[in-house]
Amino acid sequence: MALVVSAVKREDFKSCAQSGFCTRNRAYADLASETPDWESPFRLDPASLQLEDGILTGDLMHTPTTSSSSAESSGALNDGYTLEIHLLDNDAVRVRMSERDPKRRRYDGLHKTVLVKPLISSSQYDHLARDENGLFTINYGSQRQNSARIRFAPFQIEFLVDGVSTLVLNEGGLLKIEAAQARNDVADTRTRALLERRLEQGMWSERFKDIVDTKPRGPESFGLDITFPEIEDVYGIPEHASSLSLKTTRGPGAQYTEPYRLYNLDVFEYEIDSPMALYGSIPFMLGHSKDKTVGVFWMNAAETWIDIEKIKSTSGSNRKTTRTHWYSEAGVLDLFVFLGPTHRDILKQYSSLVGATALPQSFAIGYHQCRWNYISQKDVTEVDAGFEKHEIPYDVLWLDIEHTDGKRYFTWHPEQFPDPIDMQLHLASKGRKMVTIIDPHIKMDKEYHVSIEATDKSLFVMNSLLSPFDGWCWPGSSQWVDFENPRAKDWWASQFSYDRYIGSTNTLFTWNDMNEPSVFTGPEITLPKDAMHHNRVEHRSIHNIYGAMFHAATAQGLTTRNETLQRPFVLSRAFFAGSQRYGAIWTGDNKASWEHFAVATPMLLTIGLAGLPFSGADVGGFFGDPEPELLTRWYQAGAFYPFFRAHAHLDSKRREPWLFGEPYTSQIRAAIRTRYSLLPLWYTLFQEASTEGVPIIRPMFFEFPSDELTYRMDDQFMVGDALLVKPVTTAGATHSEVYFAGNEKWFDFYDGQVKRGPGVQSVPSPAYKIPVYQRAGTIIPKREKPRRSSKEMENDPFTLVIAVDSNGEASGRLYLDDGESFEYTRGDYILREFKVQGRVLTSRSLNRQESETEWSFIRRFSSLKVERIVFQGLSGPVSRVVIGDRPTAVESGHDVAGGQYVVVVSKANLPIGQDWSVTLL
Ligand code: NBV
Repeated sequence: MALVVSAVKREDFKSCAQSGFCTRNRAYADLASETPDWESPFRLDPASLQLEDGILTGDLMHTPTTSSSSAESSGALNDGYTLEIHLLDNDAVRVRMSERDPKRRRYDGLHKTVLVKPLISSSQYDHLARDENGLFTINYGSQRQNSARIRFAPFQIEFLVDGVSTLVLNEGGLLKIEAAQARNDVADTRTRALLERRLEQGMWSERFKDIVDTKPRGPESFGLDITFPEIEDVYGIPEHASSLSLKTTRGPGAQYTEPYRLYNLDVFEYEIDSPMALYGSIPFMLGHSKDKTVGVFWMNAAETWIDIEKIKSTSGSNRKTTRTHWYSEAGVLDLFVFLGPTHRDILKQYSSLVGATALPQSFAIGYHQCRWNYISQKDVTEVDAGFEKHEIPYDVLWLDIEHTDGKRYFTWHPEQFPDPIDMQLHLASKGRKMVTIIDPHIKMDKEYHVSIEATDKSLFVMNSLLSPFDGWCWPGSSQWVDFENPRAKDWWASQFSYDRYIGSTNTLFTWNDMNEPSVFTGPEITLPKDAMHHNRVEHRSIHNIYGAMFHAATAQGLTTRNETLQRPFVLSRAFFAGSQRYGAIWTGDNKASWEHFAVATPMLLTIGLAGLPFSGADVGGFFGDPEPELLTRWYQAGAFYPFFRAHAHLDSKRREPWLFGEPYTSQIRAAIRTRYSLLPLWYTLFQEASTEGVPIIRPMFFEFPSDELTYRMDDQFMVGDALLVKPVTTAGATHSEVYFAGNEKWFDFYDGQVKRGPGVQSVPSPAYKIPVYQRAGTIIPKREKPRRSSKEMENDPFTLVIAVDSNGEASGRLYLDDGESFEYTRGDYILREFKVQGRVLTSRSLNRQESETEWSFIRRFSSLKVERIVFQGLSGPVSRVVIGDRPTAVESGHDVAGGQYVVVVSKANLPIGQDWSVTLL
């Protein structure tokens, strides 16, 4: 592998010390920890409390105490604040705090974009008005199992589940809300002590490199500490190239010196094992321990930093408590607390607010072939032919920025792509699709229709002086569409209609890159914070959601371009909470290195835990040239990423799967074919994710929540609840250490050999495969015949691979629909549950709408067959199998290694759409 020597340009991005509000909030935390008996200066006025229709309101007062007085000297605080606590119907609680009479109104419009529906208050609560300890307690939930216990002075809210403390707000007393103020309120800072100066740093303007952020609204940041009592592991807040269980950033022995940062940025050659901000931000955190799980969603799209510290538990327990400190630069303090009680419940509650993943078209979960760039139509035809020749399936061929006419999106390079429709039809004849890149920077060009229209309709972002903002990007001088303007979304969506996007067909889909947004001439390579959006919303307040709004508008365009609505496919680089409703994301510009390959696993697991399951990392690594072993190992792991795409930089050597010759071509072919054989499982998992909000690839702890050994495990993962996958991320490895969780058997996916948990075992990982195991108690649906594309598999029969547990039981599901339209939302789908119990396998429908009408998909596909059934892990031999009422002789083998019996029924021929049973005798 050519050594990639270059590294991230740290100096392009701010450290906390270079960010005023980060410095101020961290200084406040220092003040608190350096002050003996620190108390939060906030108190709640008992007389002001009102609880009505599930909403508690009250007045929060800021009363300077001696301990906090230096904070007041900054003049940055107001004295009247409001508190709102909303008890919601999904058992979540929303907590909001803001100034009562702000001199300048804060941006409070995020709910319009982030929340899927208006919130409904719960009616399931009661309260105890002020008990003998001076606490106001609300009990909520169907069994009143949850409580919010409010302390007046110093102000604090503690959440409990069945009386056990689970989350505390402001326990550390770090609540701080900066109020808008007149500039001359600020005392001269020169004479102040260092800590006091830090408490005021950068309130009115801030310079980074040679760009000044004018901060016309002055300081408006706020911060709060959120404590997870006796919970040592917290997860989430992507996107960082870091571990699954988040590291400490404060306190003795802190693992990072900087806080985790959430600020969508285009980070060139990003650093690994770092809390630096990357392309996406989801301010959702999950805390998990053996006895409790809790989730928090900090609904804010401004720049946000999060400190993490592990402290001694006040209860005296051996387990540490995690204290987190969150601070955002603008907007309102608006957070949601989810008490579960299980981690699955938390994701369901969270996704009922921000939406679960949209069910993609079925082709989207096949293999994607990308490169910057396939340079011409001829190149496309040749690459496509390479897949044919080497009998490697793929679904989508991608075109990067060079396919356009001068980086004008929605156009084609006239010489290199003279007949794009013909090109798409050629691929479509084999069931394949194409994707073109559409970035958000619009070339300033008086002859470019997109630029002309957006200018005419005043749809571009403005600068701080309210004239059109222009910056530099791929096309040269460019402008950015203002998606905060409600008119912009529909207008942008309309660009995808076939009569506007000339040369597009219904098999052409979209890739949204550079949407943080990346602005080469901007501060930290993005839009200036004082740029202006519609209704005078400062970019500062909505920066982290800009990319998601662009993603949403694109997805709308692809959905509505057809008369019969089709599901969109849009890949985005930037993301925010809710992006899962619009499509997939990927982890941006990684490198062809073993380290970048390894970090993809915790990154994808974290993004999935934060509610965005459709994600992938560039297989092979974007920058640099992978050695063939790395490329092969990456394909073997990438075949288990929810979004499976190979991609490469313009300057890298070509690396289509057959270019390294044998044995690599065969190994890569095998990896991609494994993906295709498992597409029925993947699609079923997407359906589950789209209804339950659960991740598709899951950290081990998600499936084994009471096994503490799994809490920091991020080098192996589960696909759904059934498959265990261990990427091989070191060169030359022939064996891998795999942790087999639980007290059950695990069946080698390739040869059925049995391993028994719990514990770590060294298993072979020869060059042609990585460890993949099926968990006992599961049933996996597969399609085994290799084809060119997923489309060409749609009439193929199924195989069920069953691994029974020690009770002889197993279960699994299969979901199928037309893979394109929205008819499934009306009931036109097949959802089967398979169960083995007492040596009988049954199939039954879980589709409650099925019988209502004659649906066209169901009609066409319910006679598809389950052809093969493999039973593994049986405790005794089988002589006959009765299929329905048809007795059949079978091959029954004894797997000596595991002492288990295996039965293969090769001609079951059972219709997928009907109820049936198979009995082993
Ligand atoms: O459009 C070119 C690339 C793209 O291939 C890559 O996947 C993106 O992450 N894009 C970034 C811009 C240039 C990066 C150096």
